[in-house]
Amino acid sequence: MKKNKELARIFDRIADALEFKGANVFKVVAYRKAARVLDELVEDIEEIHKAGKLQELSGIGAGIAKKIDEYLRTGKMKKYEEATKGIPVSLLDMLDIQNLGPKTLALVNRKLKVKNLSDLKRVIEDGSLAKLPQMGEKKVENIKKGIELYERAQARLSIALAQKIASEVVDYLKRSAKIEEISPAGSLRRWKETIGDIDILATGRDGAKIIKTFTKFPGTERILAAGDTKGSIIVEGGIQVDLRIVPRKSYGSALQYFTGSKAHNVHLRNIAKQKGMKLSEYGLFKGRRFRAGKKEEDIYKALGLDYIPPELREDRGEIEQAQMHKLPKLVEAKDIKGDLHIHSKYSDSNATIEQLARTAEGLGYEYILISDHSRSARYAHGLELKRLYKQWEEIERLNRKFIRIKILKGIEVDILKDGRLDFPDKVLKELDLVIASIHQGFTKSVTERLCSAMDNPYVDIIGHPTGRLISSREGYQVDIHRVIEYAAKTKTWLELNAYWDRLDLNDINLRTARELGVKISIGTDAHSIEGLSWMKFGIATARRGWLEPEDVVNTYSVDRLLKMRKRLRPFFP
Ligand code: DGT
Ligand code: CA
Ligand code: CA
Ligand code: ZN
Repeated sequence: MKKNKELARIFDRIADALEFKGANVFKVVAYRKAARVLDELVEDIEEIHKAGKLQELSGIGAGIAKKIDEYLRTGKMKKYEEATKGIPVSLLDMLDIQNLGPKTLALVNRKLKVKNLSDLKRVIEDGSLAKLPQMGEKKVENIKKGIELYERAQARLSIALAQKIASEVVDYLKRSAKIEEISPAGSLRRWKETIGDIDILATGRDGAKIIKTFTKFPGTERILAAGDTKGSIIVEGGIQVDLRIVPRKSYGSALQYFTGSKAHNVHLRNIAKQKGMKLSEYGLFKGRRFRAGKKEEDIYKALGLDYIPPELREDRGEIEQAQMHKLPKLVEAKDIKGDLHIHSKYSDSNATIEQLARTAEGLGYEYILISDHSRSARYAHGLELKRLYKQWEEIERLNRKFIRIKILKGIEVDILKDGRLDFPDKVLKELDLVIASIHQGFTKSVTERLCSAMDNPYVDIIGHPTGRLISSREGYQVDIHRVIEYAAKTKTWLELNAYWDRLDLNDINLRTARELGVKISIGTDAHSIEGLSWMKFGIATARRGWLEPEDVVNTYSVDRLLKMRKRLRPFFP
């Protein structure tokens, strides 16, 4: 699978370089798409290559297939070398900075000899950037904001990547070392949206030997520490992984301690103190007597609390609720009956509706919502009416074929810059469910446009309501609190977009929504078969937002879901 990632990276780099040079948008899009296909591909590209089936991959045209073949045979790709010639890598990395487009980057490179981030910061500080033609204070200010966000994101890693690395380390240790119990801890176990470092906890007889094995993890780039009970390594990408070996009788208390958060732990320790006890990673003690520690549950119980799921441990009131036995009964994976945001090959995905339905059936779902982009989303091959109608025919045909799963007709309709929707009501009313999203005009009266979309009886869901990308984009200029209130008023559902770089709404907003009685719709926004598996990030974020099954419309049967639509429950005066 190593070659999949290498190739994805190479195609992304080609796209970056072409953008930098100001190439035709469509060329750039083709390379980006190839990168995404490879990145999300479940099979090994080398196997596919060997079988001579490169061209059968959807999203991979003849030209790209030829380049993949060249790379797998020779270890080189001429196009890559040609495209990136004369452009330093440090320069291309900077394309991830929000508000700094390829044109501006090329300009500062040419005029001010900027080659990397520290050069760029320098020309901002000394004022020479603002003096360039077409720049000005305002633009520079925006680039500065972009840099801040970029640096913050670089310092933390996405939950998806952290989870992948952690499970590789855990699998490796289970295979190669004598481990009794093992679990991730820290922010990863709490499913925070970004992770500072990866913490893993284990028990086993020979700590030193386990740690030694740990430092030989194939992805290790550097060993920071290797003792009898603690080891620390840096893996690819500069990511730190800590492993702690703890005594069996303290496994629960250590897991509790190292899961955190720090604020939750401090609060919990105070409660122990009030009860005349002492809580540490070694256990809960009364005087010198060991009261609890083998199991995490025992500790909460001994302190008079209900068990608090890791996702809630942020000291946001969960301890008080646990004392009063009033914690929410959080939504779980088994409650989820369907995925409510999926793209198909009709717009910019590489999966057919049939493949999606079959996979979703395997996941045990009762329904899926096919929600491709509408016509104005040109970059994403948005659907003209004619193709939308064709899609309906296909869905109807497939619904006769699939018995266990219902394919719902949907759309992710664009909310245009002027606030109108991309399709008229007479089209929207024919759809089972409608998602309305903003993909353009991020600073143009966003709150008002979202509210006016919610006034439409056929708009069931507002997609990714804040528009943020965790790694790279702050999101719309929007008063999200007003949007949530208006959703409550109009009985519109708000989306929890489960794509790991969105997680939008976030935990805090979800909790506000729940308090105001707004229903949440979880959708993976999958652009591939693989993308359907992102539901887990949605569920975890829902749990971090204190959501119960009733709060999440995906837990309803298809009949109830459709009966709950606001078009059938009029609020309009
Ligand atoms: P991260 O890595 O920044 O995403 O966040 P965490 O929560 O994983 O933090 P980390 O890796 O520094 O420490 C793991 C856990 O260990 C943390 O959640 C709680 C616990 N911990 C670490 N330092 C302290 C401390 O000084 N006091 C207490 N009570 N707990 C601590
Ligand atoms: Ca951590
Ligand atoms: Ca740590
Ligand atoms: Zn969207």
